[in-house]
Amino acid sequence: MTPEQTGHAVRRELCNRILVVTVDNPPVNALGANVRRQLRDAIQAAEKDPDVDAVLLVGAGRNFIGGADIREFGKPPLPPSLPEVCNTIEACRKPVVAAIHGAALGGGLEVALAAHFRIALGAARLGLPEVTLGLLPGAGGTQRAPRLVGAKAALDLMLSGRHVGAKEAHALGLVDLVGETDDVLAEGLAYVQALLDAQAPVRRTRDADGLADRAASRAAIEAARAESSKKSHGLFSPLKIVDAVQAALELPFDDGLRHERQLFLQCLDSPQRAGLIHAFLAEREVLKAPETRNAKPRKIASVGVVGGGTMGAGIAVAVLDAGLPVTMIERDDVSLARGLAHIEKVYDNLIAKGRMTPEAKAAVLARWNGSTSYDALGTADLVIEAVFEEMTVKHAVFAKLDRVCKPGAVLATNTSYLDIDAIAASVSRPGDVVGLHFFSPANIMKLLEVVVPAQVSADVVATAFDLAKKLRKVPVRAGVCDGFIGNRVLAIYRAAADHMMEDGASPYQIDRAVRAFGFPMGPFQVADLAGGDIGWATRKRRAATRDPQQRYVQIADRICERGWFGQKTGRGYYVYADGARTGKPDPEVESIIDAERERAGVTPRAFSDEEIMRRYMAAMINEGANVVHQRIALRPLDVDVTFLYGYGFPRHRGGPMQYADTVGLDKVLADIREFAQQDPVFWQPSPLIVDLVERGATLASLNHAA
Ligand code: 3H9
Repeated sequence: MTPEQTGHAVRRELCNRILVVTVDNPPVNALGANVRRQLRDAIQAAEKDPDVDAVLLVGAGRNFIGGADIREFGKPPLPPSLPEVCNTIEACRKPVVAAIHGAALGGGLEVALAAHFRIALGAARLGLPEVTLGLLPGAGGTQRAPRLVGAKAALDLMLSGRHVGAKEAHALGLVDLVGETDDVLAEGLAYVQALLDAQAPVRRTRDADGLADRAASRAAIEAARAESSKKSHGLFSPLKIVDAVQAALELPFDDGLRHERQLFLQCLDSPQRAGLIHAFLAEREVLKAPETRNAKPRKIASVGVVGGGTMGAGIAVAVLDAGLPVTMIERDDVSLARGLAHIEKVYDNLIAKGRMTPEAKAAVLARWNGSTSYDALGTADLVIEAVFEEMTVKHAVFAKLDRVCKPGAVLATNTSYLDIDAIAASVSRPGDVVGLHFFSPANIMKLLEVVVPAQVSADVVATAFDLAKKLRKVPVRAGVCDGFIGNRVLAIYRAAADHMMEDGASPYQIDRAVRAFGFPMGPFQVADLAGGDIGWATRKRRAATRDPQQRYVQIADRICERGWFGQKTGRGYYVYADGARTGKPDPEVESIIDAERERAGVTPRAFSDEEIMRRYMAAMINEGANVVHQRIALRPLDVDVTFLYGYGFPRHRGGPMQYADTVGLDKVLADIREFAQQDPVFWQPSPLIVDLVERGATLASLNHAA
């Protein structure tokens, strides 16, 4: 081999008349401007070089190419564009072969599709996931993929964004060969040599005949259009993908490419693209809490869970699913049996759906162990307490944990509201105490708030993040306060919804408006699902300390007084006939609301859906900003990830903080000031928003400051 360096991003080496072009741009070989330029130059050089018979494209490190550099989107474009680079590759008169290992995604797969032949190794992952980022494959993917694998398969790949393995890619016709070893260079070189020996002519994807059956292609396009209109929930790019494939069928290749470019630019300009890419980057950024940078996580080989209620059992399932053993503690045998029954129910449901075998269930449950004695926790590396939300109960549990747990064990509480600093202060080892706030159902919901009390050691926080990874949760670091990030903000926008309900909007209109914005459920549906009794108990507990100046809407109390706690009692804000999970509006609830308006001396007025959302979002944004201002959340993006993963916030809007920037913080502030004219106690602008607006800055500007 004769090495010939061409800078950092793309290396060229000549190997027996084959030019090996290696994309080397860690961490995922994204196609930034440097890579694009050097890739184009390498192909052009190969074309001219009489010593080169063929080109082999490979990726350095763990992947082929992870796609276009998504951090460049939204900034001024830098030449050459990726479509140009792909066209240069395809136009090359010498055979170009892509050898794929690891990820070949988005623009990465489009580079491979522009090559003349493709080989993939067993562990390769190929896909066109642009739709998950609000985009479409914009470097010829919408034109080449259908020509190569047919409209139906290409549309499935592009609309689902799913990754396929080498075998499936081969069966689809996306690659020509599956390598037998995991040596991408050796496999690639052998394949190129075989092609050269056979004098295989250059074979361009643009000339492939995957769309030859025009009737079948048209049917696939129409089916995809109908399906996307139904299922894409206001997303912009799916229908553009279908349009682009239609262009592939109807237009000559070069015109199709031009059409694809126009559609791609429309997607690029859409706020959905900005929201979805923000979400992608933010969910990786949350992993970088300060404590995780320097501290090493403690080893977690066994976990204890105190409490076998809904939450404790859900947590136990999450831990069991991660392959760890669990010891569950309950106060007596009956409660322990109930805890185990909760766990078994989860697995029995999976068996009923054919997603688990009874043998697999038995193997999982073999790792479960129950006891009514805390002594059974003596060897646990980490214990998660999930008992009743009452400080005296928590103190009693932690006193026992302090007594039985081995030195160095992490002591975690799953409290949703209580003061974890006080819990930590009650034991002899406050440095080992951390909050792990799971969301219900704990084995399903992705969010895990890692609540960091003042005295906790950095390695305990690092351990919590490490555990989250094992449990496949998305951890967000939160400071100690009433409700941490999520529930604290929830309390405020829920209050805003209550105010609107008392002022004249029906709960059904509010839920509808919130769903139309993109949430899967409105706040009153959520209340019915969660059960009204828990919130009612909390409100009663807090009644004595409530600020009398604060507006307090009593409608929820009137509903709870009737024993209507939502879905589980068949009635809440909605009626659930015969155990139905979708409720119907209840005229009796509307009468209760009318009576409450009268009692409170409110003359009801009409609300537009637009005003409902302005108020709902202003309340959420304002409290989100307070949470950042008080350092409960490290950055605005931590608030965003909390809402994306714990509260059903529509991903294409990026989270409440990203949404605030999209709307314009000045507009949000103007709304808050307008609403404050009626209720200055509730609507106090967050000092952070006031400051950012004065400086003409965005919330996003704080995302990289922490
Ligand atoms: C596209 O291609 C458009 C074209 O059709 C048209 C263009 C005209 N760019 O996920 P990880 C960063 S759209 C920039 O933890 P893993 C990521 O932020 C693109 N950066 O690694 C993180 O940074 P940091 C279509 C990227 O091993 C680091 O890399 N492609 C990109 O678990 C590690 O990421 C996709 O949608 C990128 N494209 O998984 C694929 N990708 O270390 C998106 C990642 O600072 N990428 N980063 O936090 C992935 O799915 C995964 O990253 C991958 C590796 C499977 C590749």
